Amino acid sequence: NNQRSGSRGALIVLEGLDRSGKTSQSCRLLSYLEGLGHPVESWRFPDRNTGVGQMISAYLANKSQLDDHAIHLLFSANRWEKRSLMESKLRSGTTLIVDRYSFSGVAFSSAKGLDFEWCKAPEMGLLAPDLVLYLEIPPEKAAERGGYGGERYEQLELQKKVARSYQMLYDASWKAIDASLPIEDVEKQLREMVLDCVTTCQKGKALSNLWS
Ligand code: FDM
Repeated sequence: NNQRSGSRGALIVLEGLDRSGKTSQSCRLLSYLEGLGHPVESWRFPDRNTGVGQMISAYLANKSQLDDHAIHLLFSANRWEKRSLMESKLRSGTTLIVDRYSFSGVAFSSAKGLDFEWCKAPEMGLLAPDLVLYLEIPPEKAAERGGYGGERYEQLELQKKVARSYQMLYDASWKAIDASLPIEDVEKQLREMVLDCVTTCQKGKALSNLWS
């Protein structure tokens, strides 16, 4: 029992282009860890349920216009408003599987032309993931999968720039998985990486903040 032993949960983030399979894989990881008896929750950003989240949702649906900097800061605020809950969940032993995080924030806004370092600044002090799973897929291939829902950023040219921005964020906490493989193959690789990470956190790996 994780609670009793006082070990913490892992903060695991899935990143990747639209249609790379993040959402399906985070569902699968959730069931997998639940099946093993691990306390686990699946989260996503933007969290569209908050007041800030509703502003973001309207913007993405092209129902409102906002300055690029302003929307960037709203995405960041949407993570800040969840930070303390995130920390208490992790400390009480719950693993969080998070579909998009600060890396999406930086990758998308810098792809639109905002300064890379400026984009990172408001993310400093948010919790650093223990593991970032990058579902890597060529932008053309993701676009071929169809199902771009017509939201603001679902365009091939922008997605290509986002892919380049993601490359600049890559660091030691990242693992790239070839997301063009069949869904079960991707799932198998992710399971192994996630289990490894959960174990490392149980053994007492400290929580830390972005970007350090
Ligand atoms: N997005 C997501 C950002 O531009 N910044 C962010 O900080 C986050 C978390 O919002 F196009 C973009 C990425 C995507 C859009 O994401 C909505 P979902 O996963 O399709 O809901």
